[in-house]
Amino acid sequence: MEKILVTGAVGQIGSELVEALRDKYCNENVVAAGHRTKPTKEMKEAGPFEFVDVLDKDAIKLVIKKYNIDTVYHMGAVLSATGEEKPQLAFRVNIIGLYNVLEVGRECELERIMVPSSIAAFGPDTPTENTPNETIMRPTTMYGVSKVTGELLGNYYFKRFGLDVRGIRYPGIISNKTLPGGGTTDYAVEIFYEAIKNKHYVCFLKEDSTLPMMYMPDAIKGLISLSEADINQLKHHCDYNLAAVSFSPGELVSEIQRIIPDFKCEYKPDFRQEIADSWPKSIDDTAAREEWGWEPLYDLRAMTLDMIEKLRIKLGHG
Ligand code: AKB
Repeated sequence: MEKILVTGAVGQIGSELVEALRDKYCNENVVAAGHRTKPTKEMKEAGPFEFVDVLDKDAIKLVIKKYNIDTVYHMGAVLSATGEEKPQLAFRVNIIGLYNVLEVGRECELERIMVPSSIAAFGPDTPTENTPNETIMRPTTMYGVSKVTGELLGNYYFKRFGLDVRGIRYPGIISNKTLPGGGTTDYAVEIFYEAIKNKHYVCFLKEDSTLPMMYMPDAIKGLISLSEADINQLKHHCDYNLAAVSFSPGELVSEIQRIIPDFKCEYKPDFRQEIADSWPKSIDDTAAREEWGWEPLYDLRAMTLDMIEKLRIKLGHG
C-alpha cells in the first residue's frame, strides 16, 4: 500500500485531493501537510496532519522518514495573482520549495512525485487556440516562470536521477469545498457564491476573457490517473496539457442565469486581466488522452448545475 504525503493539503486542490486519496488508500496512509493555515476538523481527525514549510528541506525529510512515505503530491504553491504581488515569495515557494522536495525525493529514493504545472506556463507568444502540448513557453508572470522551471526540473530529475516525477498543466479549477486564493481564475468560483448569496457579482476579468477551466472532480481524477499510469506508456513526464472546458465570464454568467435568472454581473477588470490575456484560450490535450487515457466528465452545463446544487446546500440557500 502506498504511503502518501500531500503538501499544500489545506489549499483548494490539496484539501479535496487528500479526501480522494484517503478514500482510495486508507486514511492512515495519506499524510496531509500544510504550511500555516489550520486544517479543518475533518481533515485532522480523519488522518495524519503535519505543519511543514517547503522552504525547510530538513522538515520535509523528517516527515517523509517519520511516515515512511513513498509518494509525494506536491501541491503547495503561490498562485498567479499573489505571485505578481509578491514575486520573491512566489520564486521561493514555487522554485526553491519544489527543488527541496525533488532533492529529498532523490535522497530518500521516493517512488513518485506528482507536481502540478499550469496553463500559466504558457505566455503571450504561445498560440492561444487549441494550444499544443509542445509549443512556445515564454510566460510573463513569476508564477508562469516557476511553473516552466518546475516542469523542466521534474523532467531533469527523471532523466538524470531516475526519479519518477509527473505533472499536468492544470487550467483554472472550479470547486465548492475550499475557496481558491490568489489565482487569476478565482472569479469562476467566487461568482457562484455571490450569485447564490447576493444575485450580483463584480468580475475582475472582461466579459469575453476566455480561459481553459476544469471542475474539481475532473482535476482530482486526472492527477490520480496520471500517478497510476504505467510508466512505459508515458512519453512525457511533468508537462501534460489537460483540458476540460473553455469559457468566458460572459458565457458562465449566461449558464448561471439559466438557474438563477435574476443574477447580474458587472465587469471591472483589474491587474489580473493582463495575466489572463497572456494565457491560452483552449488547450490540446491529445498527449494525455493517448498516453494515459485522460477524459474529462464535466462540461460547462454539468459543472454549473452541480456547483449551484452543492453550494445552495453549503450556504443554506436550499
Ligand atoms: C491561477 O489562476 O493562478 C491558477 C492557475 C490557472 O494555475 N488557477
